[in-house]
Amino acid sequence: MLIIHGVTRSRASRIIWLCHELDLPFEQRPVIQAYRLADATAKGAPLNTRSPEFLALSPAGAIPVIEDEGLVLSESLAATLHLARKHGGPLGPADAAEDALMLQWSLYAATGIEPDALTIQMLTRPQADAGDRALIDDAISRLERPLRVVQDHLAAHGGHLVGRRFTVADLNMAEILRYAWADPRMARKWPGIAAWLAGCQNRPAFQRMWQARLAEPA
Ligand SMILES: N[C@@H](CCC(=O)N[C@@H](CS)C(=O)NCC(=O)O)C(=O)O
Repeated sequence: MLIIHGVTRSRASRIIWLCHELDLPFEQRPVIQAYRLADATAKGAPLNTRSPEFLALSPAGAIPVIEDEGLVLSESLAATLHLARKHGGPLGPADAAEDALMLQWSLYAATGIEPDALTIQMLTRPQADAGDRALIDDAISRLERPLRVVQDHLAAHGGHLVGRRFTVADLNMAEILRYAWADPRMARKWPGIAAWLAGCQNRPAFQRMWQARLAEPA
């Protein structure tokens, strides 16, 4: 059976959402981020990204990691793309061109959007000071071009990134844009993306993942 290493409050959420979309059974090993623990190396600390047994599996020391029939794979988007190719039906690529486009949108999300989206998510909190707010504003400005690209593409292609249907490309992009939506200005500024994101997050498979995520300790 597929094994997912990583708590749901991590990028493992992407893989878990996809597995629910596909009705793909998996075993989850709740490796937690070391930085969330007071002392990750203490005797009795929960399995975490600095635990020797996890580092033996994945020396990069980051979650998620999957084990699939002997294949050990890190990088969450490599995992979702792999599983969608293998089991995805309409969620995965129908041909090489769709495969390339799904990779393109996933890499665009990871490299062109995720760093600024994470800045917005991490700094949007009640105790944010003027410096934090300036960094959030800069991140929102830098996202102007990539989000215009995404919004215009959705409008011109039937409301989805690839193949005019919900695919792993939408899922990967939606999980990354979720971080930026921590700032309520984003939904007002990007109504086309907001409507698409709401559609993605209304899917039963997302909701199932989300409930599990909420049930984990913050
Ligand atoms: N690009 C990687 C990023 C992985 C990553 O940074 N994971 C975080 C949790 S979401 C992590 O494991 N941090 C733990 C640590 O730095 O110790 C991916 O998409 O899988």
